[in-house]
Amino acid sequence: MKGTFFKNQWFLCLSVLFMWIKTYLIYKLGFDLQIDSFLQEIILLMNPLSFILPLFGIGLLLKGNKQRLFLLIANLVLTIILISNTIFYGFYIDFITIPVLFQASNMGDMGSSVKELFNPLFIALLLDLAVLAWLARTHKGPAEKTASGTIKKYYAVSAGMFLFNLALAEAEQPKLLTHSFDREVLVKSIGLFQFHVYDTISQTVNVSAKAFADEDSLSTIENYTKADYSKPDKNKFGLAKGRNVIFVTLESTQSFVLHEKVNGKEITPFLNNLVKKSYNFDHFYQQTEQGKTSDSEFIVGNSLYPSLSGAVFFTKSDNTFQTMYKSLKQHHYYTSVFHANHKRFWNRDVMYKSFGIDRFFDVDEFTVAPETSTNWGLKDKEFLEQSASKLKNLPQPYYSNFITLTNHFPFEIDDKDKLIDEYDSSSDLLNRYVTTVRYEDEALKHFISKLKKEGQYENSMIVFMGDHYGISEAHNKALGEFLGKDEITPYDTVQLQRVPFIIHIPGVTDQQPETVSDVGGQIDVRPTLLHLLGIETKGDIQFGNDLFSNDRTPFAVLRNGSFITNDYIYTKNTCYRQKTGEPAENQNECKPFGEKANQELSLSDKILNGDLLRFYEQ
Ligand code: GP9
Ligand code: MN
Repeated sequence: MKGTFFKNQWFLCLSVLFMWIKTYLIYKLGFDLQIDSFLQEIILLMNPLSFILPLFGIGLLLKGNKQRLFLLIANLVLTIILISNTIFYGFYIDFITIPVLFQASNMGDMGSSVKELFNPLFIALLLDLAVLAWLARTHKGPAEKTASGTIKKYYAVSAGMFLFNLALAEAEQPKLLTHSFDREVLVKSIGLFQFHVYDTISQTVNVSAKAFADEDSLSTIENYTKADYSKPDKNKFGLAKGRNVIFVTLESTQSFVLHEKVNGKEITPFLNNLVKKSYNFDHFYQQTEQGKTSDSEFIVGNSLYPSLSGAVFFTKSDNTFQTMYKSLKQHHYYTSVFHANHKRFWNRDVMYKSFGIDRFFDVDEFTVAPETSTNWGLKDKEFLEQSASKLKNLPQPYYSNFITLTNHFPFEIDDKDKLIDEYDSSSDLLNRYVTTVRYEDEALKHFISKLKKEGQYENSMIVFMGDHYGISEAHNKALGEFLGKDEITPYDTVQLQRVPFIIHIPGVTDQQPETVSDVGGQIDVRPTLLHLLGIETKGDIQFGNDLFSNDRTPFAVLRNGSFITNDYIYTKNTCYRQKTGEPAENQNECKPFGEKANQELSLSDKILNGDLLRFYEQ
């Protein structure tokens, strides 16, 4: 029987075999998956089969050329999925999700580096298709329908394969499907194609969550956030009461460049000096995901976690939000955003309205000339200068967010704007990055003197925050060279998610600067700033805590489920000691925080997917 099956269905078997090999090849050569054990390697090797077998098995229901055609098309479609993921991965070190496909602007960056992303492997991936097509032309498909008994047996084997794969994966990583926020872990365990099915199902479930949500859904969440609230420090509460807030979002700026030099010259001389006169948070983590800058805006404004896939700015634009801007308004603040890009880009015009932001100064409000522009448009120096002169006309007190752009991928600026040498490493991107960060730093210095001239400095609270990483894991080798490390471990990757967060209150922090080394993240910005302004956040639904509060647990969760405390870093299934980077002897030490991390991410997702804030009265 077995013999006849292979003899009759040799084309199907060959198609399965080729697809299996190709998928495994891409796993090994197209992605950089961290494999820690032999069992993980076995799971990785076997998991393509639990998808390919049932899919290609449909061919058993077809006769003759129809079967051949079906198998060729299925092979082609899966190959396209493999190639697209490899290209996307090469750029974002991530896998494609459904919302990202509908977010064309997110892919904008990739265009400029398509050449770099082409992989000769892609040609090899198409070779089997040519062979199979030739075989299909020269050998006709089975003339008879396959016996139903054979089909049943085939599917019994496929189902067995699927369950075996799932059981092994769950054994390796308990609660895999319900609590995995890390796409790499999912792909490694259940497989790439299965991940796409999983993603499609979870997107559908998310959409239906809104229809079934009611007021009661919010009460468990309110109980959690109320219990988690931390009281402000009496000495800090209201310290900047009534002041204007100037919040500067630093594009792609990571902390690893602070206090570093290239050929004897500091990369961020202005910021290095400013931290000595400010509240400086040196263990502050970015928590964005696929929505990049827009995610950072979302986190700061809402103190909620962003979506695991796609950008909230696109996927949840119909939701009701109870933002920091709305609280500020109740305290007579006028809120605005300055950003020299088109207002519709990233759906900002729609989102800002629903956030309750009073005014959006988009690119049309600025004078932009070729000599003052670079890749992404108006250079930061001109952008900040023109913005500063608009401030005096705003109603006071104001809260304004300035989103910089020059330090954006691909990190290119005119030679005359290069104030330091490029770095010398194996990555051109990192080499250029230090020069654009240096430029940005100069633009900030210029901004502060302009604010002083415009009379907008003394009575303000000035905040600088990095939005997300600029140098991805694709450049780990060069990052290792920069940091003087042989290799970048998953622990280092988490540490690299630190971004600057600096609060400068003229007349206050220059007298008594402070460095806060407790762990925190973007989610904590909202309560921290509001409390400094003397605005209580006790009743707010928020997952962040005031970074100055004495009863706060130092803690930050990244959107992929990795988390950091003052003592530990948990990532990629390993609990590390925060101070040394060594794995903890007792891996269970991270556990209690892991539960908190999962709970926060899940509750925050519930709010977004169920649009629960429409039931909340502020
Ligand atoms: C562009 C700004 C930067 O308007 O959002 O883009 P991002 O950093 O999100 O790619
Ligand atoms: Mn950005």
